[in-house]
Amino acid sequence: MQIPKSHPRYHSLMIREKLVSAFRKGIVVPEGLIAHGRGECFDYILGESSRDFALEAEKTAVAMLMLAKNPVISVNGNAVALASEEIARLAKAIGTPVEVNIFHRDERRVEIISKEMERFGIPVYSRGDAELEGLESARRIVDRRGILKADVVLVPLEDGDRCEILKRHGKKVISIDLNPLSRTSRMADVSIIDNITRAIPNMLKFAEDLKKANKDELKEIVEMYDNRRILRNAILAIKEYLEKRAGELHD
Ligand code: PTJ
Repeated sequence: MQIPKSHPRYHSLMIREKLVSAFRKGIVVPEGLIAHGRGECFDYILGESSRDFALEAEKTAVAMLMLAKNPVISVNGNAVALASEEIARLAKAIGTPVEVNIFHRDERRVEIISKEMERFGIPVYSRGDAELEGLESARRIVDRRGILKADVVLVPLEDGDRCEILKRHGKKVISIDLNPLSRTSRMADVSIIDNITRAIPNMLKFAEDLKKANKDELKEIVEMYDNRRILRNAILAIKEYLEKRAGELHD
C-alpha cells in the first residue's frame, strides 16, 4: 500500500507495512500482528521516542554483551521483520551470533527467518538440537552452540515465560519490550523499554562509542545500573504523559 509521506502517522504506518509484508513472506505469524498492536499502544503513551531510561538500559545492554563470554541475540518473526539489518550490524559490531528461537514453531518458518538473517553474512544458529529444561513452549528448543551455552541473551519481543527459565539456567537476560509491566520486563536483568526499531540503532551507536572502552569501564557501566529504577521510571513516564494529556483538557 502506498502511504503519503505527509500522513501524520507515516512512520507508524510504514512499520505496519513492514510487518504485513513479512507476514506475507512467512516470517511473521498472525499473532505477531496482534502483538505489534500492543507494542504500538505502549509506544504511543511513552511519546514514541527513546527516553532516558531506555538509553541507559541500551548502553548497559551493550556493555553486558561486550563483557559476555558467550553472548547471543535471539530473534523471532517480529524482530526480524522490523530490524533484520540493524540486528545483523549489531551482531557484527559486538561479535555475537544470532539464534532463531520462535514461539509459534514451525520448521519452514525457522528456515525462512534464518535465510533472511544469513543474507547479511552473519552466523545464524537454528539447529534446534537442544532443549531448555523447565520450559514447555516451543521456545525450549534451542541450539547447543547458542542459547544453551550462552551467559548473556538478548531477547527482543519476548513472550513471557522463557525469560524466567533462562534466568533459572543462570543466564543474564536483556529484553526489548515496550511494555514495562510485562512479565518479561519485570524478570529481565536489563529491560529496554523502547521500540525495537529505535533500540537496535541506539545500541549500534553505543557499540561504536564503547569500542575503545576497557573491561573495567564496561564493568562500571553494568555495576551502576539498577533495573528496578529503570522500570519505575518507565511506568512513571507513562503516568506523567497521561496526566499531561488529561491536564490539557481542563476547562
Ligand atoms: O515469531 P514468534 O513465533 O516467536 O512470535 C512472536 C510474538 C511476538 C507473536 C510472540 O513472541 C508473542 O506472542 O509475544 P507477546 O507475548 O505478545 O509479547 C510481545 C511483547 O512485545 C509485548 O509486550 C509487546 O508490547 C512488545 N512489542 C510489540 N511490538 C514491539 C514490542 N516491543 C518493542 N518494539 C516493538 N516494535
